[in-house]
Order: sequence, then structure tokens, then C-alpha cells
Amino acid sequence: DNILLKSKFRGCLLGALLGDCLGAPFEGEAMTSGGKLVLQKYFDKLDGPYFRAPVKKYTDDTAMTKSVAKCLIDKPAVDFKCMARLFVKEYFADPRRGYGQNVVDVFNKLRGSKFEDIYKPAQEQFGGMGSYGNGGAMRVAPLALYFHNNYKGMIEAVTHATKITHTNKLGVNGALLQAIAIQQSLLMDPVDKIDVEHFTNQLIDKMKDIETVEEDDEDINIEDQLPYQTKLKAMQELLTAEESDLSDTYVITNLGNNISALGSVPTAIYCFLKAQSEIPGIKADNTFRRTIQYAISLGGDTDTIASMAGSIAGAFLGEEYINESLIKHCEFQKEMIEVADNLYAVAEDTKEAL
Ligand code: F2R
Ligand code: MG
Ligand code: MG
Ligand code: MG
Repeated sequence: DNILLKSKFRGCLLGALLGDCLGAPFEGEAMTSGGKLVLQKYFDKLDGPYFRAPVKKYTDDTAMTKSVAKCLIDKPAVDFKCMARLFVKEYFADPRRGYGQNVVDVFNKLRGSKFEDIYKPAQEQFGGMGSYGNGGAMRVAPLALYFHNNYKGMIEAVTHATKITHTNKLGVNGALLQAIAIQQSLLMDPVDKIDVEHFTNQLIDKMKDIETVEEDDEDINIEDQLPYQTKLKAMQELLTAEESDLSDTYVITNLGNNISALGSVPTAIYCFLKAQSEIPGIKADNTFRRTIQYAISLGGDTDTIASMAGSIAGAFLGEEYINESLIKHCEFQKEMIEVADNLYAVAEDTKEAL
């Protein structure tokens, strides 16, 4: 066994779970300075040694991540029809997890059509534009892990897995960016200090191949044609800004904290990178907790942004760095470790074939 890699699989999936469970109670809130204090106390209590609290429930983010992992574990070589069936099965078995109505419409159509064309219901969303929500990105972690040594395979698999519910280019490219960030984190040594400029340059370079100018967009200015590359450059500027105390409003205005993929994936990556050093107003003794706490402190789509940021942080650090006292409050934490180990086992078994 590759002990470090196995620990990183666990860290990534536990990070995704923890961000979702701890972020969910704040989803949709605008964070005030009072709210940030409440959040600090919430984390201090949960992270204390003997604090007993009701279990923090996971939401749709984790429910769908579970299904993606199960699909890879049960049928290595990725069967997207199986994945679509698992999403639908999971939803109807346990519908009250905070899914939005639009994705429920997709599930109903998939079921009604007996999964005949698994991409058609999603293509019909939003008058044929497809969804640009972050629902594809929020569940991508198991694919980034499984395909960690096969970049092309990952790109292809993430594209197909996302299109089951999200066909808009922005929805797909956001899921790809999130997967790429996880993969980059997974391949770094957790004892090294992250070279933020290098990390972000790598993201931008990879997005250049994915996000290209299309002929019929030629009259639109270049920033709007390449929205992720533009966002990533803005993120890079925020990270290298002289002032370390950028206001949250400034960050939210520039990067977003909403339910769209474009307004949340770069933000999640930003939270991970920003949390590598102290952040004013966030008292946390390690970079993992700081990542999650900071992501939630920005408000908006807190469960999803914290989950995506947590999966990137966990893939970098591995399980050892995840606060045990925090994770023990989360529903499904024991099962998630099993999922990670099973996924690691199939990834090892199939790596020659990939
Ligand atoms: N749904 C939520 N949270 C809000 C309501 C839940 C509430 N707490 C409850 O208890 O009921 N959270 C989860 O949804 C997010 C992922 O969303 P997903 O799967 O991407 O959904 P959807 O509907 O496809 O897209 C999200 C919204 O984006 C806008 N939108 C997307 N594409 C559009 C297009 N082409 N044109 C116009 N608008 C578009 C719409 O407003 C969609 O509703 C995660 O936060 C997860 O936690
Ligand atoms: Mg959710
Ligand atoms: Mg499969
Ligand atoms: Mg959410």
C-alpha cells in the first residue's frame, strides 16, 4: 500500500463531508461580523474535546458524492448509466437532503424515460441551455481520486458524469476545474509549503485547453469568453495582494459565493490557498480547519463551497491533519472512511488498465 496516498483518499472524502455537514446550517446566509463570531464559537465548541452536539447532517452534496464513489467501486471503468441510476435511487430513497427543484426534475425525467438517454433530461434544463449550477462540481471528488494518475481519463469521466445533470459549459468546466484542483493537491507533498503562484498557474494552463474561444462568440470580449481563466487570474491577484486583510465583500464581489459553478469553484480553491497562512478574523490552529471555517465565513452557498474547499485541503494534507474532534460530529463519517478505502483499492487494482 501507498500509505500517504491512501490517507489522502480518506482526507479528501472526509474533507468533502466535513465541509458539507458543518457548512449546511449556514447555507444561503449573508455573513455579518456578528455571524462570524457565532461561527468562531461554533467551531471552537465542536472542535473541543468533549463537546456533545446533535449529529451534523450531510446534504445533497455528500449524497451525490457517495453515489459517484459507489459507481466506481462497484463497476470500475465507469458506467455512467449506473451513475445516473444511483443518483436517482439515492434521491428517491432519501429525498430530504436539500436538493434544488431543477435537479429533481432531471431525476423524474430520467426515471420516467427508464434511463433511455441519460443526457437528454439535463440538456432540456433551462430552456435547452442546461444548468450552470455547481451540482456537478460538488460531487466530483471520487473521480479526481480514482483517475489521479490518468489526467485524460479524469477529464473525460468528469465531463460525462457532470452532463447527467449539468450540460451548460460553465457547469461542466467548473466540475473540471474542481477535479483538477483536487488532483494537483493529491500529488503534492503535505510537508511542503504550497507555491501559490505555481499552483494557480498550473490551473490556468490546464483551463486553457478546456476553455477555448468559440467562433460564434467572437464579438464578445475575451474575459467573458474565457470566464474561468479570467476568474483564476482574479484569484491569483487576490492571493498575491499586498494587503492580507481583504474584506470579505471584496472577495465575494470578485469571486462569488453563490450556487453557480463559476461563482463558487474558484472561491473554494481560493479558500484553500488563502488558508495556507493566517487569516484575520479566523482563529484556527491548522490549515484544514482554517480552510473550512473561512469558506463558511464567506456566507452564501456555504455547504458546497466548504465541501469543495475541504476536499482540496484533505487531498493535500491527508487524514492525519483533519481535526478528529470536528469529524466525529458528522453523519456518515465512519462509512466515508470505508468508501475512501474501497475507492483506493479499486484505483490500485485498475491503475495499469487506466
Ligand atoms: N439547493 C440547494 N440549496 C438551496 C435550497 C435548498 C433548501 N435548503 C431546501 O431545504 O430545500 N443546495 C444544493 O444545490 C446546489 C447545487 O445546485 P445544482 O444541482 O447545480 O442545481 P441547479 O438548479 O441545476 O442550479 C442551481 C441554480 O443556478 C441557476 N441556474 C443554473 N443554470 C441556469 C441557467 N442556464 N439559466 C438560469 N439560471 C440557471 C438557477 O437559479 C438554479 O436553481 C448546491 O448548493 C447544493 O448544496
Ligand atoms: Mg447541499
Ligand atoms: Mg463504474
Ligand atoms: Mg449548497
